[in-house]
Amino acid sequence: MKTIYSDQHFQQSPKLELAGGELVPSFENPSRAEHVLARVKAVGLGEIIAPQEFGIRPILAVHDANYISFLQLAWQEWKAAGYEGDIIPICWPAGQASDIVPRHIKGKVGRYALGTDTNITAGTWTAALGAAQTALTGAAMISEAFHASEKMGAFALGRPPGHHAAKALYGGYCFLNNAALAAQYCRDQGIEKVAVLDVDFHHGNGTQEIFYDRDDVFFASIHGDPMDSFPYYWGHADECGAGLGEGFNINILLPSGTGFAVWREALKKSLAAIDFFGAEVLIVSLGVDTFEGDPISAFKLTTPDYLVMGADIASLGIPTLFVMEGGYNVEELGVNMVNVLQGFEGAI
Ligand code: OKP
Ligand code: ZN
Repeated sequence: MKTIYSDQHFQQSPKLELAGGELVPSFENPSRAEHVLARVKAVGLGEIIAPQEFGIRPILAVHDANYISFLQLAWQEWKAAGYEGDIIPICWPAGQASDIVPRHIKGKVGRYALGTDTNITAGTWTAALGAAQTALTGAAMISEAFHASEKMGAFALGRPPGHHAAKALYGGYCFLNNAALAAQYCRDQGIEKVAVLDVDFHHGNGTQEIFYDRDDVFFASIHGDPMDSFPYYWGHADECGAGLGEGFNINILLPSGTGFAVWREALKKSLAAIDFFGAEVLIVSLGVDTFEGDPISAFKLTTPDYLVMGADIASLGIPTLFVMEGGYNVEELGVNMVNVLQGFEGAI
């Protein structure tokens, strides 16, 4: 399986994150991608290629133009306002606020952020753009494979992750929704039915929002019950899609402490739904923060479980793009994530 990778991700190196009332080193940092890349090389997964440049157009097919301008200019405006540290939002339009986007960067940030966990730094836009191009390159690869009637897998090894980013919202370490960009790109290549399967511990609220009223992109997410887990306000069981999209969004919530036997049943249900939908290609939002040793999540998957996960996903028998999302136990991140890919390769 080919891996698409660019070292542009180093540009997003947030310093500190507010967690439990303390500023701690950011969980989402460059060492994550370094560990995954090292494992890809160590096992000889396949060729590692640089992303192609697709520019901004496919990004505007998913995200709001004002939001994209905000991301491009935020750091410049923050510096001009006299600040030196990373941008961490401090206030929000909660309650009965107007829908104004204020002029001052501190006001703008609260308009577009979903929490305080996601720093904007000098290099955020460059890094996010790099991750997006990585996913788009993978999307081009699986689109071609579909048109050539080939089964294949590809791996977009990028960060920052994407699945919490909505049309005009960043947070949960995400800015551009890499998996959604890939899904939309496949649609624009003439693929009629695209599925996104989100196996990250956290609900993919951004992907859900982007495709919520559509019947051409099916979204299934398996995640920690948002009654107890981030992102709290999205990912509940009654969120099934709206309008044309009704029935094209499924959320499978599992309690803290869930192990692989129960998790795998949820995977089988998701795969059956994707198969019934008739997906022609699959995008997997691949987070391995379901691992028992993850510092910010609550499931109990073990390292060998990820091989089985990959093999199960291969049973769909359609071109599949794995897009890197979460996973914060950096020591085990590489082996866990690459196990999914090796499990897939062994079963396709
Ligand atoms: C991103 B992804 C920990 C707070 C957690 C956000 C978690 C984002 C997870 N101090 N805040 O889905 O892996
Ligand atoms: Zn996650």
